[in-house]
Amino acid sequence: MKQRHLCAALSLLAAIIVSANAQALEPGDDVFVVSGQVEHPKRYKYSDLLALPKTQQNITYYGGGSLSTTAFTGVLLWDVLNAAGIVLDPLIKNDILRRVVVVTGTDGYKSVFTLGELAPNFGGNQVMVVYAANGAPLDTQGPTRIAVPTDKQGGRFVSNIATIKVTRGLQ
Ligand SMILES: Nc1nc2c(c(=O)[nH]1)N[C@H]1C(S)=C(S)[C@@H](COP(=O)(O)O)O[C@H]1N2
Ligand SMILES: [Mo]
Repeated sequence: MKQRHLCAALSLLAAIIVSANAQALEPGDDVFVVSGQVEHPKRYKYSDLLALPKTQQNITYYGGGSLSTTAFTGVLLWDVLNAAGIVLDPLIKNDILRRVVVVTGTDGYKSVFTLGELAPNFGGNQVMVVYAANGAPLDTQGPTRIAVPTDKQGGRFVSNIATIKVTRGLQ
């Protein structure tokens, strides 16, 4: 009898934990659209992100006035753009240094990044497209968000990414 009560209590606890956790992403789930000056503009699925090298970084940043450290898991924004095939004009010297990436959230919130800051042979900033935080899928910030290891504040950590667009930037 006692054991049965313990069992019921444990299953209830398990149910509470599962419902409190964010929905796990399935490989076939849509995540965001990559568009603009790329060879292969397309709607990305979670499986497309899983096909890229996995990165993990502990990032400390101010969000909403408080400092916190989060273990982020995802891929490099550079790898996403590289896989999409950045279109550059070979006739323009260092055309990559003119290019701007616009990341937009489902709420219309935006932040830009320059390809110069992301490119491994220039800034090499390991800006991430994140799909998990502290070992769990993102909940209200998901399915994916940006995380910038060098930033002091979370302003560029665009959550709920809807689109990632490579623009010509300077002409
Ligand atoms: N889509 C979207 N992303 C966003 C914002 C927003 O309003 N919309 N706010 C930003 C700001 S100002 C901060 S400080 C961080 C906060 O992230 P956190 O909730 O993980 O601390 O998210 C950023 N990302
Ligand atoms: Mo913020």
